[in-house]
Amino acid sequence: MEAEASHPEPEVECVFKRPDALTETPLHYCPGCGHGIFHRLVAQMIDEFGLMDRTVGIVPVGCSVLAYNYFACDTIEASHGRAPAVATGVKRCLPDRFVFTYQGDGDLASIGMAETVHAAARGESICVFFVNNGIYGMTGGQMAPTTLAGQKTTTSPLGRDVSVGKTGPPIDMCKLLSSLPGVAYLARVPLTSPKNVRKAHKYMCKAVRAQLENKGFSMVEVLSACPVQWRMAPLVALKHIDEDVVKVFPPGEFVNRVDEKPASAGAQEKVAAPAAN
Ligand SMILES: Cc1ncc(C[n+]2csc(CCOP(=O)(O)OP(=O)(O)O)c2C)c(N)n1
Ligand code: SF4
Repeated sequence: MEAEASHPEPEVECVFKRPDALTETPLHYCPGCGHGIFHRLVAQMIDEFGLMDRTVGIVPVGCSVLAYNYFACDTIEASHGRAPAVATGVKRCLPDRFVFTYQGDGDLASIGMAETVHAAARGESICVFFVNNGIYGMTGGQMAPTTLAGQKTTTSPLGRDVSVGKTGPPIDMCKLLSSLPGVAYLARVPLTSPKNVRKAHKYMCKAVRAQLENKGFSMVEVLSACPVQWRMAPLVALKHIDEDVVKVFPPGEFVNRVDEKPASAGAQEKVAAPAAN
């Protein structure tokens, strides 16, 4: 007893913890899947900007269909592809809410292409968090609009044929949306390393600020691994993103009206960003 008293427990400094905006529910994702990391980043944003009490997340159909179990904020389950339309309704009725959608590439770039493009064209003040894994994960690995040329999927067993009159080349959503003046922030980043995860965090901060400063539509696309449907080991899948996927979907910021100074001093309400990660 005396010995214990003379050696008190060292104080432990907490340097990292599960975000409060993420529930304790264990995630159902496959090993090596990017969805879990992206969930954590979204939850981290909600915590850091203090938005928990006024956030509404619109969650999709696809592997992340159960996201409503994981985010501790209010969520609405949208039909496949309709998340930006649902988000539009929520934001217009409740403009003080922070509204985001969380969508896969089948959801956002195929089934919901019209909703995505028109929400961006209207400059809806919503944040879109886009998980591009180049395939329909949940339904068994079918070809998506973002599937790479030559990539084998269950609906392109010989490899995606991108020749004219066949499937056409992969659709680059950042490039496509960047021509629309309603877009305030657009960026893409591979979720392949701690450094890139930190970059994703930085981009997501700007996307959130775009909404809080009422500048318009914002989207952050992450290039995310689907080792199961790609038939790759998790580390091979990450290498594939860094070596091949980024050549088709180059990372970076495509539109950034968040860093622009307001037209006149005091014209915009200043919203402080959390400390850079
Ligand atoms: C209108 C409609 N079409 C098709 C489906 C079937 N479906 C459910 S999930 C899914 C694929 C989802 O793929 P993606 O959005 O890329 O997300 P991932 O599972 O890869 O995360 C499809 C086609 C559906 N539910 N609704
Ligand atoms: S099928 Fe792919 S996207 Fe879906 S949970 Fe598994 S690894 Fe993730």
